Amino acid sequence: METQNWLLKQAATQPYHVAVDDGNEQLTFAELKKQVELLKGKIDQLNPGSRVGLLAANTLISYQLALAIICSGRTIVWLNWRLADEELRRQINDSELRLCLVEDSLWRPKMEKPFKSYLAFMAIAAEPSVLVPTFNAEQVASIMYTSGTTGNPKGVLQTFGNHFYSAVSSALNLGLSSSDKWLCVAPIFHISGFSIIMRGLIYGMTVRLVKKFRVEEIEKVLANEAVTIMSVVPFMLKKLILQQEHTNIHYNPAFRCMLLGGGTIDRQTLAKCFRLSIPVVQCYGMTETCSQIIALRSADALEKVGSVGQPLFTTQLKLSEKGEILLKTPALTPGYLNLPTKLPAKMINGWYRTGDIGHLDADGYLYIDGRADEMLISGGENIFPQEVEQVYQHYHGIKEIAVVGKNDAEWGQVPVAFIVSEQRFSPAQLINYGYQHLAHYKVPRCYIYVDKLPKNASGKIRRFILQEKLNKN
Ligand code: S0N
Ligand code: MG
Ligand code: MG
Repeated sequence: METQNWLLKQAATQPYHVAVDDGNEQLTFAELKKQVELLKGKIDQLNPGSRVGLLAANTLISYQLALAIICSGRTIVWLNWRLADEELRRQINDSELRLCLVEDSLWRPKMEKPFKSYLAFMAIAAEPSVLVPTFNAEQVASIMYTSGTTGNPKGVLQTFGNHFYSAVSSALNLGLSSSDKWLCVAPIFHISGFSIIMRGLIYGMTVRLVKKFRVEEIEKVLANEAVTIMSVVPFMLKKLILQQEHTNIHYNPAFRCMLLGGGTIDRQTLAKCFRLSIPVVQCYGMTETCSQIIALRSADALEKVGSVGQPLFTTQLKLSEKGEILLKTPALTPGYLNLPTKLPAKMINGWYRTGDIGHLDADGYLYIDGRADEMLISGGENIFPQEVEQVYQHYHGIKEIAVVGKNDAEWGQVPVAFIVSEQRFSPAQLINYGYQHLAHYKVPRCYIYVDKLPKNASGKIRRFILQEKLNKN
């Protein structure tokens, strides 16, 4: 399948419609096309190969650069700016980047090639360059890294076809169109955020970018602007509820959908949403499925509290005997970068194994019950214990370590470490060590010393025993 370049299509059919708005500046689709042509000229001049990295915040310039990369026929490699230097380095090496553009506010000391600040990039003199006329369904538009049970991050390939099916399926469910305005404070380096940009191009819809999740600012935008929909993770929703309980400010009547994904939510929080008339719609998806593939309909939100809904139009769902959620969807990644056997290993008879456990009610609505593996989620960020443990195994004096998730009212879960060691270290020592090697959210908040770790016959750590112990108190 080949389509016209989505930006060119929108610039031709609704040139004066606002494509993006950051609260200070707005760009119509025609203006956006012009800006993207300028930026593409600079990228072409640098001749960076087939992929360009972005270390980006949710800013107007990042939005334009993302489009310039895909409109130059290249792939965006999205990098999570919360990662530690060495984590970034691994992803850059794996994706063989010759150019990684860095938001000026995210520039770090000692950054050198292939990093280039936006400032340095913008200073490149180049002629505007014609955008690729078409997008091909099989072509990889974006790559996002996720970790896994081996502890090594894998680059998830997301094609234009994946993005297209994802956006169209979501529109069929929520009834979205060019008259919608989507607030994007979810990081654009995650699919929760980037999918909004892609939907914007496909629906011809305005994307309202917000750089940082400041709850007072978000509440003001939702009250004063005609935003119709916003994507949130549970952390954000809870903060917004607290804020509204405090200020009693009602959102603009145009606001019709608080799309909630990226983690489980408690019923109490959902009940509060209904009391406050916050129109929350739960959904379920992941980087590998290019965002939501299962979602509630607004009409069902009340009756099916706690459910993440039913499969979207192009997705099929079933449960394995053990309750694992299995999917078939055209939004599924074609695979992981440089790891041709990884996706096939996750497939069973053509179905993708998500690693999540769930159940269906009599009407076929899905409820998420937990994980088949040990992954935990903190504030919408996935953490694989193995990745954290690998780092601490190099710490002198730590013999063994097991990381598990502790329930946390604010973050959902936070990592906690059980350690076997003859020495005692101060928490600050261990935390500082973690900060040098890992994104801060992955670093265990506390360290519990034990004589030995519970293991099964083959020597595998039985994390659930530790987890139960931890969450009992
Ligand atoms: C929750 C967020 C906004 C918190 O970040 P905040 O408040 O901006 O933090 P900072 O001010 O930068 O830092 C303050 C301290 O907090 C630590 N910290 C930051 N984030 C976390 C975290 N997640 N866990 C633990 N600690 C955290 C900082 O490190 C700092 O401490 P120090 O100083 O010690 O460093 C932020 O975390 C955030 O934006 N989270 C959301 C991420 C997200 O979007 N995840 C979703 C991923 N899933 C998917 O993309 C698939 C699902 C999906 O597509 C979807 C999801 C939701 C809605 C819709 C969809 C859809 O399908 O369309
Ligand atoms: Mg904060
Ligand atoms: Mg940090």
